[in-house]
Amino acid sequence: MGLSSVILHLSYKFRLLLIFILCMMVVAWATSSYLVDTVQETPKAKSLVENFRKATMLEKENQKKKAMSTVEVHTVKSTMSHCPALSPYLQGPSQLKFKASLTLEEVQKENPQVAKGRHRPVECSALQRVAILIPHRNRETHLLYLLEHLHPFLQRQQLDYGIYVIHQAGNTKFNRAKLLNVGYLEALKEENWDCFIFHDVDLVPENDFNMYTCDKQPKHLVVGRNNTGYRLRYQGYFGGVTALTRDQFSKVNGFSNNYWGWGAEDDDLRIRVEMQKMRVMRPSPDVGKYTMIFHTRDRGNEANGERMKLLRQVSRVWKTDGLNSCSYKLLSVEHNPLYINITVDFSMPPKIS
Ligand code: UDH
Ligand code: MN
Repeated sequence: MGLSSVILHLSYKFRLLLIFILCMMVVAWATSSYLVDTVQETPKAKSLVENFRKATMLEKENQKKKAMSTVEVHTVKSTMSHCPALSPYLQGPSQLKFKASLTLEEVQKENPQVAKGRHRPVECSALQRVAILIPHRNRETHLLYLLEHLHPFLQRQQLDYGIYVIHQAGNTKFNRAKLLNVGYLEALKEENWDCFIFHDVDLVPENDFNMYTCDKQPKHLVVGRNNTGYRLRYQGYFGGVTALTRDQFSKVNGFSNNYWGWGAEDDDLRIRVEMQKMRVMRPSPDVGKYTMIFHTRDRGNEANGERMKLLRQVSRVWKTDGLNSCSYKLLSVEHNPLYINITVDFSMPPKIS
């Protein structure tokens, strides 16, 4: 091999080496710039990941807090202390006034905290859930005055309550007792009420120490009213406003359904109560005071000529005449702001044999 060919050969090898080194340098440069990029990018990615982690943790924390607060609400509700036996809001005797120009809108405005006829205390858990049942037909003004006074009265007593007005449609003879049976049956469809107050629309309580709660024995709340000199109408009177627990009322099979027109359906209930060995209790005369809004006898509620005869057969019929035989046509159930209105239709009374 001559020198020139050696040089040629070498230069060929050298060129190859040069190309190789060049390639290596390009690779090295590319890799290094990528690495630099990566190194520069990492903090960004890091913070991104960090932020995301933080966000997820925050979300998780929020969810945890939310769950905890729900638990808290539940526990507050379930461990909320019972309202005291004697409410601190009671005011005692009052002189009632009835403004001639009063409207339902005004009463609604005065009671924004009442919804769908119901209210319960926020500061404590009420001792009883009480349904007030009011038999009604064509006594709108009386209803207005009763609602005006009863809502604040029941709230001062710290009760969990609902007011039901059971309205008899049509012109059939009025049947107070049957309407009250309907009220009991329908009210229990939407709440497991502990206590029922059977309440005439025209009697307004004067003293909020007259508790609208139920006791171990059935209670008669109207000891006296203004138009009878605040004296009990007669020994054994059990009309106007009474309080019976769900079980007491069920035990006597409710009211009789057969008293069409005025009178004696309340005496019938007292007989049922006594037959079950229960005893009627009353508040003291200074507490059981009512103002009766003046009225005359309504058309369609004439005195019931059959009432004495019916009273004589209570012990024979009570088991089959009452809640378990109360048939009616339910026309509507409306949840108004201040009361639940139940409208029913009763077909004509069957002839009593
Ligand atoms: N009721 C109505 N509409 C009627 C009839 C009765 O809503 O048409 C309801 C209402 O809740 C009333 C209750 O049934 O409070 C009892 O009826 P009532 O007030 O007529 O009975 P009360 O014993 O009066 O108070 C009887 C007649 C009054 C005659 C007065 C003459 N001195
Ligand atoms: Mn009356």
